[in-house]
Amino acid sequence: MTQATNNNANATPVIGVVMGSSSDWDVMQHAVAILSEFGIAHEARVVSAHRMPDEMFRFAETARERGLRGIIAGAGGAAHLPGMIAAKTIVPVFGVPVPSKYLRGEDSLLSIVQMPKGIPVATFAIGEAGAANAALAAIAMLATTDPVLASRLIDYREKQTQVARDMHLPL
Ligand code: RP5
Repeated sequence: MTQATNNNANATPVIGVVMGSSSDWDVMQHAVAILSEFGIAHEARVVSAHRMPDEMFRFAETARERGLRGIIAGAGGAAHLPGMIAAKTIVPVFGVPVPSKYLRGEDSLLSIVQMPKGIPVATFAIGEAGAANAALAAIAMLATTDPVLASRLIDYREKQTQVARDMHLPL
């Protein structure tokens, strides 16, 4: 694993964010931004399925004992990354299809979403929205046992409601 970051050096990461390449960062940074906004201790690193298979397995195998409660995994080209991680851990995996060079991420989406029965990967939209929503889903999961976090999530939703209510059409 080439690099790991944590927004709070004193806290054990509870959400892991992995991506197949630094070229996925433009998309995956939107997951990290949401986790930071909610103050969730997290780590982010490159774990390439086809270039670092041993590290990928080690990451997945140690995820639970290291305290991770969710893993957000984004990939474009080698989009089996989320599924392979899910195969090696019972920590919930949130898959983000990153737009690929030739097929705009539709290939990544289908690869991630079509997991055979028995090993789930919760799959999100292609690109930025998917990355942000994967983080929000992970936060919603944590919020089921954290009332303070739940309240922050409700506030976050209410702000969006207000923005929509304040919208004006150029009529
Ligand atoms: C996958 O292949 C990555 O997830 C990335 O989306 C894609 C291309 O990787 P790079 O060639 O840009 O490193 O492993």
